[in-house]
Amino acid sequence: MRDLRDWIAVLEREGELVRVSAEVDPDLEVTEIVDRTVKAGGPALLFENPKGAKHPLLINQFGTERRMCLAFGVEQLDDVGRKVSDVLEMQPPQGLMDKVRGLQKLKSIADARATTVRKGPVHEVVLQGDDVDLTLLPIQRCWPDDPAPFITLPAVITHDPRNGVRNVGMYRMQVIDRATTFMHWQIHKDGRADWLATDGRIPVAVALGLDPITAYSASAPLPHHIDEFMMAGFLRGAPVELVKGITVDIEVPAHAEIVLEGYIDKDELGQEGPFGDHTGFYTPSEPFPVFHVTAMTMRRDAIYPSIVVGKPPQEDAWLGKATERIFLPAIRATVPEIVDYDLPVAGGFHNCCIVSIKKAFPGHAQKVMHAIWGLGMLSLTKSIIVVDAHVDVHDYQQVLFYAGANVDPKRDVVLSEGPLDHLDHAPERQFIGGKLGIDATAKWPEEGARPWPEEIEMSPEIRDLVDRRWADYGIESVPGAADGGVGQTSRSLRQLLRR
Ligand SMILES: Cc1cc2nc3c(=O)[nH]c(=O)nc-3n(C[C@H](O)[C@H](O)[C@H](O)COP(=O)(O)O)c2cc1C
Ligand SMILES: [Mn+2]
Repeated sequence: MRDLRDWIAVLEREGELVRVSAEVDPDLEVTEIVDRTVKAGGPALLFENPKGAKHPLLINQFGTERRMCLAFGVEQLDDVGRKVSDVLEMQPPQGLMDKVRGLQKLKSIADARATTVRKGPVHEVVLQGDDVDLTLLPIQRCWPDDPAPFITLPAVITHDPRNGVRNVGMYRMQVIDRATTFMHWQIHKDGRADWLATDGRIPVAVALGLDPITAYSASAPLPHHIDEFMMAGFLRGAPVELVKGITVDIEVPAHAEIVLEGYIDKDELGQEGPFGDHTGFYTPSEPFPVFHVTAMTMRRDAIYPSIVVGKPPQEDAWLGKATERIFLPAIRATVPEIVDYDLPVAGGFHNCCIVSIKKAFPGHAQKVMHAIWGLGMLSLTKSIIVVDAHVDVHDYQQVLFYAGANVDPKRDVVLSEGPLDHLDHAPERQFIGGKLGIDATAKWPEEGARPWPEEIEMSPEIRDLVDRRWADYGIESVPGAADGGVGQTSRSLRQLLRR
């Protein structure tokens, strides 16, 4: 898919999009509609007549696992992770077929780097100077205590002034007036680091309305020196096409619906927020830099993309789940004893990480906790539960079972301290606070355990027998008979969270 329009066509063809022609107010009303739609697993919504604006508003494009899979062109999100691991784990080829397969993988890397094209539809309409007018766009005020509308699904492009490396990040932008917004890049983020590294003024471009993979890539927590558009090109299997900006020395996606070009001064700050955030709380007002828009360029009839965050689950749950799946191979490349992990949506992704490991030595769970607390953005994780390899980390019922049964809180709980998410309101001080690790693996004698009991399992013969004979018993619709009746809640919850 080259652009948002291709994606909307896919959504429409798949019965995943509803066009809303009624006039709807981007001030709060859209949020309430989307909140209900997301929680019901409903479709993407294209509001064709947002009140007071000239452009339609697309929302809930990422709101279900099915749509996320459609976006990536896969059956399940783990397939995207597999594509990454294929390249990460490349070995010298043996034999001709292996070489051919290797070349295909190399080609996917060769196609990853963004290319520059001379012209793009994003420049069909160009507004500069006094013509710049953000009020043309149906920018949402999401929650009642938000002081202003916020651009919520931007791809913010900057370059590191020291080495020119591009960064693309998704940072919300509170509208100040027709041509200025705040830029909410938080303390741990790459865009902020680029800004802090400038002497005076950093050029910035913001792309709105992209193909879904490129849009997703802005939210991906890559190391600072890795260009998110390159990752998008790799995952798309086709490079992102860029054109030169008109008033900034930044290349912008040629097929974006809308691009805002401008600059941010090092020393111009204002009070941003409060904002009803993905934590489920209003994050308080804080100083953030001011973005001045020098040009607003658009396609004809540009479509404005938006997202609402709030008490989970919201649409962003699926952007987070995509990251969880896509980054598993990279995490395993550094910490290979990790089998799988799960960042519960209800935990806002930073609050909780469940991880399963192939335990090979005493203290192994603690080693993995500290590895996670030292790994990229996962370092902000507040609590970690470590389970053995056979436990399904996505089955919270199972996880709670082991977190209860296998844990002596005096021996198996690690309390540590470290950096926390910018938005975490619980610690005494902002940015830093306590960490909790729970070792829910089976304990070894070296770890101070008495002989560990065997877990109860029915023998395979009897299971097969009962499977075969089930009809004979005349017990027809026992809810959850397949798993002995337990796990009903967790199954429907998993379905809610996964589908
Ligand atoms: C919908 C959505 C909104 C987000 N808003 C912000 C934000 O306002 N500020 C921020 O620093 N990160 C925000 N994030 C998280 C960043 O996009 C994410 O950490 C990303 O990795 C940042 O890019 P970077 O690693 O290049 O800094 C948001 C993520 C999503 C999915
Ligand atoms: Mn980055």
